[in-house]
Amino acid sequence: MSYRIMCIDMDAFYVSVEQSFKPYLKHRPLAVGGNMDRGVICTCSYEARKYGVYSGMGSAVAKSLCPELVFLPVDIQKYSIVSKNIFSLLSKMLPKLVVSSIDEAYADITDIKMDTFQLIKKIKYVIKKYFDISCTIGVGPNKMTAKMATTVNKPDGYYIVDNDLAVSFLDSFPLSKIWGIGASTLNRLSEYGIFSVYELRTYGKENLENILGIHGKKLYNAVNGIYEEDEAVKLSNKSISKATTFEYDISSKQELYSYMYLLSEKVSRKLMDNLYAAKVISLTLKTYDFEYKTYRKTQNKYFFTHDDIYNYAKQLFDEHNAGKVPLRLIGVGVAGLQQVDDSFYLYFTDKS
Ligand code: TTP
Ligand code: MG
Repeated sequence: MSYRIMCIDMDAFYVSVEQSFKPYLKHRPLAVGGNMDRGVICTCSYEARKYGVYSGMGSAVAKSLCPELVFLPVDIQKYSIVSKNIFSLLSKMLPKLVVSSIDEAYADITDIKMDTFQLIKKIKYVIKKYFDISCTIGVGPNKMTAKMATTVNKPDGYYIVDNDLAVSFLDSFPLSKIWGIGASTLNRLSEYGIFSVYELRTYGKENLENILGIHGKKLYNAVNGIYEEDEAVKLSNKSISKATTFEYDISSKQELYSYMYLLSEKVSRKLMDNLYAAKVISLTLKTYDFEYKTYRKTQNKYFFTHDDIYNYAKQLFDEHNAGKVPLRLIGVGVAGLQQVDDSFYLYFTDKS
């Protein structure tokens, strides 16, 4: 069975949302993030990227690279609402749409009869018309190929990888650019003489599993263009957490809240993908002087929604006055997990 998978990724998302509300901000070097010495850029317009500005860069460095850079504060609630509206509209056109982050979604389009290019045109047209936002679309036989295809013609582009060309397409990327291969995996693979996607692909599934465990099997399938439907997993350790390390220390509460919001979304998605609800919220911090702190609180009800996780994490943050020192890392987690079924989510989401 061969699949057609589409990846849709909004261009410079936070900035694009701001520009759609304030069109006079278009075509300018623009950044969303903190405009203080210690601030960090969440994202920036393509005009700013020409100067070498990028997500995660310190605001002071960005300003020195691009003196006319305009900074806007982070308004995560606004981006989240626009994101939900975009993807709920797209899910009418793409029944098998799965949202993977605030600005990205995948869809299995195998059963859609429309020509792939026409479908891409229609999706781009709809997002532009109703939200005044551009996106980039990649298509291939699995998620990895579709995701990598979005990087070819960004912004406002598309790229279609034919199924029989997927493997050579993936081989053309440096290993470090492959989705899911971070510094530690790269290091580990280099110990085994794996330095290219070709070497990774031909190393063998079992051998990769021996090196990287379950991640090795997934990586093997991904770089071989094989589609795997996400399966629910039994969460053996009974906790889920997601963390972000900043390139610079962050002291702005609004920026820290915005990272907590993104992390809460990921935690909620993982909980719901695997049919769990949680009773305990946790917040992990690493301060600028490398001190680790973890705060936990048991709630009086089971929770799973993005908003609940964010609000509980924010409460913990505020109760412990966690933003009083600059932070290097922030993590949001849940524990006290309970397996639930779909109806649990429906019932509690409807009531809230
Ligand atoms: P991305 O899709 O990685 O970036 P982008 O949409 O801004 O730009 P493009 O896709 O055109 O390359 O991330 C989506 C949003 O997530 C981004 O608009 C802001 C937020 N984000 C951060 O807050 N911090 C980060 O370090 C990154 C990478 C993204
Ligand atoms: Mg994007």
